[in-house]
Amino acid sequence: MTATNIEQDGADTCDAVVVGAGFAGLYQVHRLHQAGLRVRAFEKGSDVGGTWYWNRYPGARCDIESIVYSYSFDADLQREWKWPQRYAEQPDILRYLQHVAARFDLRRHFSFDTSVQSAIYDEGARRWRVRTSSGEEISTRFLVMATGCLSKPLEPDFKGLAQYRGARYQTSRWPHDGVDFTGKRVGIIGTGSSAIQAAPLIAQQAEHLFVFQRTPQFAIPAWNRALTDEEMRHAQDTYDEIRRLVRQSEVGIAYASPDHGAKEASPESLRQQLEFAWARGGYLMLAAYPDVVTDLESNRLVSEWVKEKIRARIEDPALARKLMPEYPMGAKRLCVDTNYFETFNRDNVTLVDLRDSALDGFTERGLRLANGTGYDLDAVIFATGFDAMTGALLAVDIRGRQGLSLREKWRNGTLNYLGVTVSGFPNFFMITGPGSPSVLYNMVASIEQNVDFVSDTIDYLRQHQFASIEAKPREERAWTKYVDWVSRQTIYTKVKSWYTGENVDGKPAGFMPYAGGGLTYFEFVRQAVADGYRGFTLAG
Ligand code: N01
Repeated sequence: MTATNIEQDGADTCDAVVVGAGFAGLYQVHRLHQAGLRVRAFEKGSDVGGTWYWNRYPGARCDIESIVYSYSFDADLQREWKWPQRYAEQPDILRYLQHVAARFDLRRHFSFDTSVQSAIYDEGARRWRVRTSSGEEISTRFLVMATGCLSKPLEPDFKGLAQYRGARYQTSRWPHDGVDFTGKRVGIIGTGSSAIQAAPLIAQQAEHLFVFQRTPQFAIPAWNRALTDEEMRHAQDTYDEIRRLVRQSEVGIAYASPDHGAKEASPESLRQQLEFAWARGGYLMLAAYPDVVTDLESNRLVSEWVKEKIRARIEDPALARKLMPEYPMGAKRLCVDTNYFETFNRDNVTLVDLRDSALDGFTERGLRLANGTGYDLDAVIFATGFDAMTGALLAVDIRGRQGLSLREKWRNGTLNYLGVTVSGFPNFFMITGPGSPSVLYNMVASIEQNVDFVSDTIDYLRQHQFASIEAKPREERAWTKYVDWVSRQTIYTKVKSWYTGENVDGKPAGFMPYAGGGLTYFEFVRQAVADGYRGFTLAG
């Protein structure tokens, strides 16, 4: 740090502060540094990785194929990197991000083990004053929140938890040196993606596994396997084409689906198409037909077919009934599994259906249901989810013009423009914020698009000597209303989920991501820029 970087009151000055060292933060720091900005970056964890730093539970892996769940911004990086499996496991994804950090020398910009506590906009100075957990103050012109969509876990809040004597784990805060469940009676609470990935592996180790299910989930087999050298080489040689196809898709994965809806298909062609989608496996089951998420009848046809497939995986029909989802497939985030349903065929696995009797709370020895049934457990795993999309943003006390806090502004919903900016918060950017496709798109591709927009915008401001950019209130209202309207044309609003914020007590309900498709969203952003940053105020 040089003397010129320090303001009179001791605050370090820089051009941009980036918060987070996951896929988003790393690429954002890289882009801004490349553009010649002085960047300071902060990360709560002890190293890079974001989601992949924290979520180390057994079975953690991506649910988008690794060939495309990877950066596209550097041709050499993608030509050289080899993914060992179709869906890489957490250690491999973390190794990849560590490699990226080393290759582009990004760690030097980061302060690790440091969280940003507040960011206050000083209207006179036109700068953000950022305060960190280490007590440092930084004065910055631009503030980029690359804090992730699923990074603030819900803290377990169960009656009597303090008296429980067994071991406790949370999937999203897993011990770095792993956990040995051999000979243990283990309970896992939750049946979302995390539990669905973890349960099959824990069942292989534990003496007995109890799965506490409140809502049965749809899961589609990943059909995960090792990638052959030839497959990997082919991908490396044709990456330009692969990325082009990704960018042309509404979900950020290269695929082709029929040009008509499921309900227009004849029974035989429906069966063939669904068998084809099932054999491909994973998240793309939702793209088996273009209207699976927009037409309830088409969704019903596909959901019923998938349920038959699930039923066939479970030996005991009574158990199969308890594991059967009762909402439109995809309305809660579709899970991608390896042997999840088969796990319930094991003698050492018990499904505890909390719809029969709710969880009452903890005792010294384990869990108790409302009907009095008790479960003695050596260890409990909380796979109970996140305060998604807004949790990590609002964990920071962010105050824009006239001291208005983002918490206050979003008290009734996530007002934003294009999912990246907020009116009243100049030079403030969110990567994959509410109002952007984010979790409904390939996350890495979504991140790259947002980071490119932010970086190009900052470049534009500097070139044209604008001091700041800020969303206009009218456009912000229109965009937020439109995002809400789009979500109502889909199945996503038919059930409570973390997409809608209704998994968190007291959080305003409202579907947060943009559900109109990535391609459509990118076009909105491109048009706004082409029209001279329509919807934004650029101040001199
Ligand atoms: O969390 P979740 P997650 N008593 O919110 C239950 C991504 N991800 O960590 O549905 C009993 O999905 C809750 O029940 P209900 C992915 O986007 C990706 O599993 O609210 N149960 C639910 O079953 C995913 O969607 C991967 O009724 C309680 C579960 O806990 C997102 O992260 C892997 C409860 C929470 O499920 C979140 O997944 C993992 C209570 N008090 C995660 N409170 C990949 O594959 C909550 N539940 C890349």
